[in-house]
Amino acid sequence: MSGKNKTLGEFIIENQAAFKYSSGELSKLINAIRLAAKVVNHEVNKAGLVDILGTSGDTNVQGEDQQKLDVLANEKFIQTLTNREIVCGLASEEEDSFISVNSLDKNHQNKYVVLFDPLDGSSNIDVNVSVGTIFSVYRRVTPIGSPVELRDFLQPGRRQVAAGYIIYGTSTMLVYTTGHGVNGFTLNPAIGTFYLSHPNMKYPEDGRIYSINEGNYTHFPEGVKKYIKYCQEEEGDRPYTSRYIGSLVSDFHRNMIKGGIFIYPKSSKAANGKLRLLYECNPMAFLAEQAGGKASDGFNSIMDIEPEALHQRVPFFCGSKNMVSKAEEFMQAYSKN
Ligand code: AHM
Ligand code: MG
Repeated sequence: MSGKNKTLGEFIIENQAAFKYSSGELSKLINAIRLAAKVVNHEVNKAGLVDILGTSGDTNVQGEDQQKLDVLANEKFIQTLTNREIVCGLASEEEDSFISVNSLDKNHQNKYVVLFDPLDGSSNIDVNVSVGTIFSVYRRVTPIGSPVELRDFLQPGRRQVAAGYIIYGTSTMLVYTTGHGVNGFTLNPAIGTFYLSHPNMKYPEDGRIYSINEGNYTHFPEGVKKYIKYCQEEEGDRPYTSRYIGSLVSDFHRNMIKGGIFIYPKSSKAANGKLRLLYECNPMAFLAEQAGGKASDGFNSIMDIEPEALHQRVPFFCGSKNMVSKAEEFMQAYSKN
């Protein structure tokens, strides 16, 4: 079949045929995520219409206010993935600890765990700025047939089997990888179908956009300060353009299409930055590498970090390969790991 008008459902089936010994479990899992994406999309899109905006009054494990839609998106993802009996464990930004999923007839037979941020950038919802869902999939390391353990979730990003995001923007897109490149699908809301709109997405090797919350400038490491000044210098194709939405999925998506670097560094206020390794940085790093880009903590590859905790934070430099390498040069020259 030609790439024209291909739906996500057709793409999943075709890809499954390409994996000779595949059991179809991963395909079913991606299908379940596709369904959850549509459900959350429906909720996000009616956000301005019904009284579900504002904070729910609870705080999550990291002491942040939870927006009502965070809670809703979290519930919808958990429900959809649990009901389909397709995962053995889940971990979410909005849950203190991981969830062991079992169904009586399956007796812990599923092999995949999913880690996700149900609604990233949710502080942007009430001003109608794009938000997203991020997900990361691993094969469990504990034996099949037993309940999952923390070590099933604390795996380096290098071991991811699949990762992706859904961006609820001017149009809703699902972008994902199973380690064979990155493909983007756009939702036709009239009929609820995702179509392959961005096959084989590639990060330009160089870019002209830098994305960082410069309001924190005084608290940044010297290497980051120097790199920002480099971006602003008048030389060659510089100065670069500054673009920061404050919604990781949107900033990443734009930079992947146009070429750019996203940085959330550590600072004197936040020792490891803000973003979480397991369900924000690792999936984005996997997508970046699969699209020919790069992701690092300023010194080493994000995907090689051995995780120690479920909600661990990490400094994040991600984007066009040459831009990330340049930023690393500044970190090495002016900052200590
Ligand atoms: P969240 O998971 O609580 O929504 O926070 C993550 C978001 C990212 O989407 C974004 O890149 C970052 O926080 C923005 O943080 P800041 O407002 O400090 O620049
Ligand atoms: Mg988040």
